[in-house]
Amino acid sequence: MSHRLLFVGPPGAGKGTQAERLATSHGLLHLSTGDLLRAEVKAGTALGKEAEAVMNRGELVSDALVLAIVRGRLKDHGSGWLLDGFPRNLVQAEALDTLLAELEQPLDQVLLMELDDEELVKRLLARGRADDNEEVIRHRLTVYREQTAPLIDYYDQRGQLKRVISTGTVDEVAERILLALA
Ligand code: B4P
Repeated sequence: MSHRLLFVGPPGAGKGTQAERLATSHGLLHLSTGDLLRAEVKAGTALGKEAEAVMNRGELVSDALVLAIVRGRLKDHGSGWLLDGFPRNLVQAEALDTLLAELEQPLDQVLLMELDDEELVKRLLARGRADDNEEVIRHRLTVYREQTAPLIDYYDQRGQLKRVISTGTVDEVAERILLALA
């Protein structure tokens, strides 16, 4: 399996759930921009205060802020890394390319997790985070289609994209991911 990975997919597809699991089993550094932003919110930092309102509206936090967070943490890690929820738009993807070229750590593979909207909404309503109410979830799905989905072609054209369907249990999806990345 490749060791420098990124996970893309709509909110609620299970990126965080599966990324954490794969990173643990393969000793990868797991970098979730969502988790990092929520940690800033919880700690009440200036950055967290700026991010909180944006996240609760279901919008994307500013590229500059997210890039500062990733740049500080993405370093060479013996067994590799897994980016979860980043990049979220083409500006972030291009910035990531530049950063990885500087670090001489090329990306190996991109995993797209797909699930239909009604199942996504159901899972997120059950999760019940501050940004998981139906109106905000539907807005996040629109933001995903407009800003994040163009990454699918971006990575597919480079021959780096693998796809899995996220239906079924966490174990079933994990199994599919291992096969897709093998
Ligand atoms: P994220 O934290 O990235 O979260 P997400 O996309 O909503 O969810 P994910 O796909 O990880 O789903 P999960 O495993 O939790 O983003 C939140 C916000 O942060 C964004 O809206 C944005 O504002 C901001 N943000 C983050 N990164 C950014 C960036 N790069 N730029 C700008 N802004 C950024 O799974 C969802 C639920 O489903 C869970 O409850 C889980 O237990 C359940 N589940 C998982 N797999 C399941 C299965 N197989 N069956 C049933 N339930 C399942």
